[in-house]
Amino acid sequence: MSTLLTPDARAVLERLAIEVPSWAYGNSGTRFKVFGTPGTPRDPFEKISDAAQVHRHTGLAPAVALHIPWDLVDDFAALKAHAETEGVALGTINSNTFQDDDYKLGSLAHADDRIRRKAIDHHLACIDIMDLTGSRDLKIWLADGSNYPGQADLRDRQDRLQDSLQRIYERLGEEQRLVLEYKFFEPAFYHTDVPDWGTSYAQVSALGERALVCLDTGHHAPGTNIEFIVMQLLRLGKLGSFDFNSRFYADDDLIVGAADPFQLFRILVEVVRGGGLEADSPVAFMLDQCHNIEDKIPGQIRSVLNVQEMAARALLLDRDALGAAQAAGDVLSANGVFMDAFQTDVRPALAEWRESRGLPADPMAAYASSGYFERIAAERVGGTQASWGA
Ligand code: AOS
Ligand code: ZN
Ligand code: ZN
Repeated sequence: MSTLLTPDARAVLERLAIEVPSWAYGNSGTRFKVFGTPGTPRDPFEKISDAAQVHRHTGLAPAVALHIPWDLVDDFAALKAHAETEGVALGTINSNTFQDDDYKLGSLAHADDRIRRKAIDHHLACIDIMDLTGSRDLKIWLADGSNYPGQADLRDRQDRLQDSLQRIYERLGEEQRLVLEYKFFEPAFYHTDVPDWGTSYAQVSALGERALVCLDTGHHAPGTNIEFIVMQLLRLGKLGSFDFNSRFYADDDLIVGAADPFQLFRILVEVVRGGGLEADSPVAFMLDQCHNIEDKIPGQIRSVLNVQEMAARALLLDRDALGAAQAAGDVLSANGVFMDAFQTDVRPALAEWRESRGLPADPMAAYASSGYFERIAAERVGGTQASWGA
């Protein structure tokens, strides 16, 4: 047995859980074309079954995030029971205030009380669903913003947003939380009402303890030091969740760790440093990705494995040697210790460890040979295939 992973590191890896998004299993694309794939789910039940394959082969993805209304069903108790039969749980509920004509000029920050009320009510309905699904987190991402200077009163919009969030927060149960996601632009191109971690932090701090920040790794300007934000939010006790993905240009929603593995490593080093992988950590790890041209289930398997791999490397970091080099002001030694952990190939050790836990050494190969894809491609003929947004 490889000794690369210490007993402490194994204990942390044992509890690493990454929630997968239901929308990753539907067809998605850019605004130019959505390419269909055989076997695409036709309803939320089939999305859950697909998501369960990721957990089955990796042991890493025990919960599935839902999006309302894309995953609206008549009977959420039945959906929950279906998830349990498949060996997973229903996770975070994502609200949607970006696909209704009423929300052209905003939702929770809208100047028109009728529309703002409608957006608040949608979130209250999402909390009703959370009561049925047993979900802990309500995740809010807002498309609210403006396209032209002068179009909106920026300050009034912050005040209205706070009022709306208060009303939503008041409805949460004792065990439930609200996480507010920020994004620097898109679909609004001049200003966004929650553009950065500071605004999200200010908004959730005014709500209370069970309101936290959601950090989507694809929602920052190029060059942003994301691990610094991770450190700061952990330091402030306000990092609620991650939406993991990777990006080359804007909000690309590509496979986490694909564009910049070193950045993912640096983020996970700060997560470990800040206690984000401790047993009592409040941090939820989620994927927020789309698979436009690659196969979806293996795309998700690769994603959770990438997070596991970088977490393992982050756990290898020799903190004592690093601390000594930092204290001595030895710049190159400190950087060398850091890079040693990043450059270590943990894949053989992880494969061995997986097998010791009754999981396939190679989850990608195990899925490919399971026959699942061939079965859904044959069975799911007819009906409307789910797509990102429906
Ligand atoms: C949008 O850019 C955000 O990343 C949200 O997390 C969004 O709710 C998610 O992509 C599903 O639509
Ligand atoms: Zn996101
Ligand atoms: Zn996004």
